[in-house]
Amino acid sequence: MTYDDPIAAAATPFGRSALAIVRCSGEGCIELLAPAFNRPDALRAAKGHTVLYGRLLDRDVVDELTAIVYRAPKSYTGEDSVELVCHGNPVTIEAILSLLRRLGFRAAEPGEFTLRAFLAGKLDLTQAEAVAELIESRTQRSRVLALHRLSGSVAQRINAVKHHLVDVSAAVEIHLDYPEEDSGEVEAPIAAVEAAISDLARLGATYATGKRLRDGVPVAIAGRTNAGKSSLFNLLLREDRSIVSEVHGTTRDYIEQGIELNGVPVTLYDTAGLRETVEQIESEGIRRSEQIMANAAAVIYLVDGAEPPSEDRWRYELEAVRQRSGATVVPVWHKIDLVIEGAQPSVGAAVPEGFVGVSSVTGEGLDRLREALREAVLPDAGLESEAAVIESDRQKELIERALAALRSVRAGLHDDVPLDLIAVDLQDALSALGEITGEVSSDDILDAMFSKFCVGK
Ligand SMILES: Nc1nc2c(ncn2[C@@H]2O[C@H](COP(=O)(O)OP(=O)(O)OP(=O)(O)O)[C@@H](O)[C@H]2O)c(=O)[nH]1
Ligand SMILES: [Mg+2]
Repeated sequence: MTYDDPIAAAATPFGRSALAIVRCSGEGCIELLAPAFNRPDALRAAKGHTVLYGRLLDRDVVDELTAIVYRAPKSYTGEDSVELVCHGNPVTIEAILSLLRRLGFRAAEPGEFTLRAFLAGKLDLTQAEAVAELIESRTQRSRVLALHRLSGSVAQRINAVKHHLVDVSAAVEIHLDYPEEDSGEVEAPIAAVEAAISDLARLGATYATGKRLRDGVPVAIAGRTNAGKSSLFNLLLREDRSIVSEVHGTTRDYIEQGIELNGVPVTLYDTAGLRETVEQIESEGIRRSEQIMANAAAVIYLVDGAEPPSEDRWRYELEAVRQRSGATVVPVWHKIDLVIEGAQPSVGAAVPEGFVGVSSVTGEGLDRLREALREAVLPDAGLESEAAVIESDRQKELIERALAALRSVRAGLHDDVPLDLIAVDLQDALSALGEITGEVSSDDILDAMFSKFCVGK
């Protein structure tokens, strides 16, 4: 594959919409397009960043549209490019693409526009990945974090780490060039290696958060039968999704649905109520509830505050859920609208400590529950100030590789290992860092990365 031949692809979905965009890029693409434009000379003469109104002609009129002209190097790809803003109809888009193919445009590979932008030095690899992440993001928070990465937040952090390593490299190179001189300069390099390790470890640690924001967090609602699980589930969904009734054992199979919880994508599960039963279907439902709890990041454990079990009993139940699921448990004292101040003590006039009091009838306590849940699934609340949060598996693996190499450099410096041996690890760390931003890249790496993009991106 060459990387400057004229390519074309739809940049918007093949559906019906007011407008759609077909993107063309590559050397000579304006000249190639001109004969099919009703004002060929105007198109040929168009300066960069201008918009032309006209018609695209085949044997007949293909569409009435505007053409946005970009001149190299001031375009997304760094090449001459045209964006055809046409009518949003799959048949129209197909007719335009077919015309472009006959004019000599090649259909763009997935991610090829962004690949060209990378090759032209417009973006580094973390920014190129951010383009895909921005388009895939499901919540406001992940969208904003992807935007930060697009503006280079990860690349900046990686470059800062590299900066620490300059001293170390220098010390190693001096030694390798003049081995007879005792460099004796190990103090500065160790401090620099420490700084690089701690910076990189902090960046790597943001992956857990990034991944949760990317993939969503499984949260289960559990508790005894009739505790009000399905009612709370429906309330959190703002939808009448799960059947609610006063009959114990109403929910038998679990129900799941994605929601956004204060910026965090959550997959919420309503499960079958827990009780001793010999009934076969219900037992199977309970077995599934336990499986879901085991896979959940957080479990909302409901205790019916209107008919609570003894304190010993609910303490025992909470502990059992904690141990069996390993998830963070958010205890909820439910149906607080029925809890009457000063009534029988067992009816818990007060919500016991450690519980969030909630009513699914009045909605009371729901905001507090949402906040408790958000903390349970994303404990690093200081996230807002941390602009660089990674979510790419590729970046995470390379950070791990660089960290392992740097730890070995650190151990080597402590143990006075000859610097030429340390140089090997140092080089490995630097090349892993270089791969993150794409300074070091190969066709295989680029193929693997950009093939995951969609066409037209
Ligand atoms: N007053 C009051 N009633 C509630 C509340 N939440 C649920 N209920 C009632 O409690 C009963 C059981 O509610 P469900 O949501 O079906 O309970 P569940 O935990 O899903 O029950 P199973 O599926 O059988 O395990 C219904 O009659 C609800 O109307 C609440 O906050 N206040
Ligand atoms: Mg239910």
